[in-house]
Amino acid sequence: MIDLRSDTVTKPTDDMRKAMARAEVGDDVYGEDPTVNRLQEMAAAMLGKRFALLVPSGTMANQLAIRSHTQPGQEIIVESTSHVVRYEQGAAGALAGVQLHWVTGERGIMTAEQVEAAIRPNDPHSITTALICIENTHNAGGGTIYPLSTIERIRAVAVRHGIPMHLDGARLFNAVAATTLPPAVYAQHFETVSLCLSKGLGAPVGSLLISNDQRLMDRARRFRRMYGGAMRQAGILAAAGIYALERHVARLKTDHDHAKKLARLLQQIPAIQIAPQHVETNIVMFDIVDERRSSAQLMAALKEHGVLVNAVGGQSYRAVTHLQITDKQIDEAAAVFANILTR
Ligand code: TLP
Repeated sequence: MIDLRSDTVTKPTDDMRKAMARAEVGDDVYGEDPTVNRLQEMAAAMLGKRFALLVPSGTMANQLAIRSHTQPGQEIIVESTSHVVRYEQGAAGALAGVQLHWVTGERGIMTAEQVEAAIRPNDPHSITTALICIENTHNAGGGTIYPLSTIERIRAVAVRHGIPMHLDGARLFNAVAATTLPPAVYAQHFETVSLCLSKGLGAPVGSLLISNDQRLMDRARRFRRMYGGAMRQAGILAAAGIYALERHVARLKTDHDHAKKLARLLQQIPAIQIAPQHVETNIVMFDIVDERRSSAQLMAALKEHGVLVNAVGGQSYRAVTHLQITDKQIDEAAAVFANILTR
């Protein structure tokens, strides 16, 4: 199978598994797992911050940030197609008791003017704006990279209004690989950052919440326990994370080259509508115009020929390149699309 559904589907490599098997472990609820501690120190340092907390998933990292920054009854500003809005089962409302104020960006990217217009006035009738969330790279936007200048302008608005910022950096390292900007250059503009080890970086499990604010991180640690995310001998997972941060960051560029190549090949198929110039990292979004087949039938036909992608609503599809996709498989996948859609 050429599995382009997501970069979450990667399996740990043999060397990563060896690193996991060798990991020294302890009970992380006591703060005694040396490998977890090493991963947390390493990730915090990479982002130029002091504290990091290992959690089971990107969803939990985002939700701990939202819960820790806010009080029930407050509001947070989010992009309308962001992961927090679409794919976290309404957790911000259900678990943090906050209301989401959606702003629709251009391929996921909000402007500072849009964010400022969404901030509630400071009067006794209005709900309070407690947090601004940004997703970089933006998944549903098509792996789009937030321009640093846009982040800086949003930050200036946030500082003027005294509102903290959270970065959903599930794929921050894809932005880093594409722009060559150090991760800390992005992270400096946010009170909290979530990072995923189990997407392009190829670890089997694990995300981190990262911050400079000790009180906020103490709160997040308590909520991690409340949400059921405090783990015990998690060093086995942390060892995979360390391996991924050491070995799998630089290679993300290859995934981006594969995604761009796939987009160029798909563009040659008449039934496919795609803008290759919009492919900035490892995510390829495209539409398929096929009067004869539903998207379920199309996906079944692709699967029969060994290709998996995700339908993301209407005629839209998403293909994601990753660690276990080769250059040859990109050619093969494009050939399968051409074969099925021109038959
Ligand atoms: N994204 C997954 C799905 O949940 C959609 C994927 O296949 O892309 N932030 C962003 C930007 C994400 O893309 C994801 C996962 C998460 C957070 C959540 O990570 P997990 O799945 O670890 O909870």
